[in-house]
Amino acid sequence: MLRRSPLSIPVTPGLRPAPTNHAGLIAWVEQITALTKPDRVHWCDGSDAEKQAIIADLLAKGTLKELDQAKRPGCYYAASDPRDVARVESRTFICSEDEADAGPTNNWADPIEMRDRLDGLFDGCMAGRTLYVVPFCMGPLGSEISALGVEITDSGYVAISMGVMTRMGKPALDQLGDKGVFVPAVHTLGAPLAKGQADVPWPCNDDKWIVHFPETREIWSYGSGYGGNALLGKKCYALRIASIMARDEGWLAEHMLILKLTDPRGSVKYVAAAFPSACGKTNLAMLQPTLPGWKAETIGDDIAWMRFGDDGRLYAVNPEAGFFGVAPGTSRATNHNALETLASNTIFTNTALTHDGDVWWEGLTKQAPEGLTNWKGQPHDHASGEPAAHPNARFAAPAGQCPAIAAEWEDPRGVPIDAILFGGRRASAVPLVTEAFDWEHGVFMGSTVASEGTAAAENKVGELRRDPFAMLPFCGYNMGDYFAHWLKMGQGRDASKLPRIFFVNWFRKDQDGKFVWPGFGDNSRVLKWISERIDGEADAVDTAVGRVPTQGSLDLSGLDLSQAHLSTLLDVDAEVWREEAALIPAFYEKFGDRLPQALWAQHAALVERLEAR
Ligand code: GTP
Ligand code: SPV
Ligand code: MN
Repeated sequence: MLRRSPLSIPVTPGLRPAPTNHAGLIAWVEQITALTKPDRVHWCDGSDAEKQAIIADLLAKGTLKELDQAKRPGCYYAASDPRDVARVESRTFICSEDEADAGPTNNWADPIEMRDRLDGLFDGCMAGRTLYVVPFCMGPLGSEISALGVEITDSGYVAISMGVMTRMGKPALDQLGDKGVFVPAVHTLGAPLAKGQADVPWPCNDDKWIVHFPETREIWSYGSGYGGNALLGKKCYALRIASIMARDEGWLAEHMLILKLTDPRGSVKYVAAAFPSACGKTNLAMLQPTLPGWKAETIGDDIAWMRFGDDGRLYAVNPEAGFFGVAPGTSRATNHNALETLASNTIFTNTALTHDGDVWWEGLTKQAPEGLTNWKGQPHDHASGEPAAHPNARFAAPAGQCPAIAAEWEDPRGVPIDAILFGGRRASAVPLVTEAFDWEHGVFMGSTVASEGTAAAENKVGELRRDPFAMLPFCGYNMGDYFAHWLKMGQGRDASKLPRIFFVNWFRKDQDGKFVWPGFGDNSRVLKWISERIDGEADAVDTAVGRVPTQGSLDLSGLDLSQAHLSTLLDVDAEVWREEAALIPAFYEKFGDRLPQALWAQHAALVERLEAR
């Protein structure tokens, strides 16, 4: 017999079990309950007892497996349906009233038609299940930069994952009070149960819809239980909806890590960095510098909300409370801090399982242990060449458990940003680090980011695509307007207080297809150069594409890097860059007159500088 959460309340017409006096919230929950027809309604308070009850339910259903509690206390494992392993960008929609407001890079659908469709899809979609009401706060509780949401979901896995990834439950509800504003987000697995029908460990639907209504700031998600499709506080709210709020209110919601860097003199800088999905944000956020005397601490690993303060500086908070990180490639050698963070209270999804109740993934150890069960639940066949863990296997772990977490990571005021980094996976052309000439040139750099595809989304792995500001899948409005917003944010400001903008690329490859740059902890060498540039202490050469370190200005002490490789990393090949620059107009033209003239001017200036070489 299935064990049920003892906290669940049977739905009784007329009964109001809501632990709130917020009339709007109660009415909305009643309306969604009437539409989705769950068997039970449960308001999440975020308590440990509640978490344990939901976990017990998920264990009984087979959604979760308990890992060896001596080795990994509080850790659980889930294997998804093999058809539900990543965000589904082709099924993600921005339903603005005017199609042009969604822009050429988003899928758009008519909001009225979409509402009709959703009404049909959500009608009775929670039958046989529990409807969880999940209040959450994005950002530190009590911060002016923070914002509230309520997710309704029929997935216990989603409810407890929201407990890891956000400030979830009573504290968020208290913050909301009787009249507070919240973003309503409805999520269903799209797998109603008929009377007596047995459940499956990972219910989902082949039909998936991840829908945003910008004007009413609503989120509706159907058919997936996975990560960014289902944990609606993350990409759907903190990026897509928040980017719209930020446009309207004059701030920035970005796909950026936040890092605190302390130099050997004790001087602190804060760095925000936008890299596309699975391109190194979590790793940079947690890096252990290989350079003696330098210290790096984590504030956030995926999302930054940033506002200018009265002092003219740009302040950032991490709206999340946990890390939803890529497992494969994470090891003691590459990311010691991540492994320490994962020691307890972590939910692993789609990794492999060891014979003795632990998790494993490619890259964790050099050799795969014997007796592995792969993410599909089968004995792992080493000879097959198939990975044991899905390449987008993930961990969800509380941020506070990171040994490198900065003391100020929950400071409601945020931290003042000194440098903004853009980057991507580029096997060729793009130097290790390039400094923008100024804010506008930096915005141009951000707007032209291109990166090779990864397993984090459904596009082809390895194929180059434009991913401006690493926001292509996450900008909730017309990306041309988004570029204009970025330009405006820097206009008329004291340039000395604006963050300096850089472009980095850890992923240059040599002719044998091997990474030229050691990356990970050695990225501290690039951070040192950036820090010294800000302090006016490091040299750079002006190239056509921006300012690149002189060979002597990059600290390579103790590093075994050939002269040829160093040249590969720092040289700007005008011929290659003329080809790069020639690709930009076709991309810009997509935005028509929503593409700011200033960016066309930046492109023309780049072409001119390249011609002059
Ligand atoms: P999302 O969570 O999808 O937004 O990804 P992310 O940007 O946080 O990427 P993450 O840090 O998880 O890294 C993704 C992959 O890139 C992992 O397999 C890492 O091992 C690898 N990676 C990260 N940093 C470096 C680096 O400096 N060099 C190389 N070669 N690989 C790296
Ligand atoms: C990303 O893909 O950028 C992620 C994972 O951080 S997800 O939450 O699925 O979006
Ligand atoms: Mn991400």
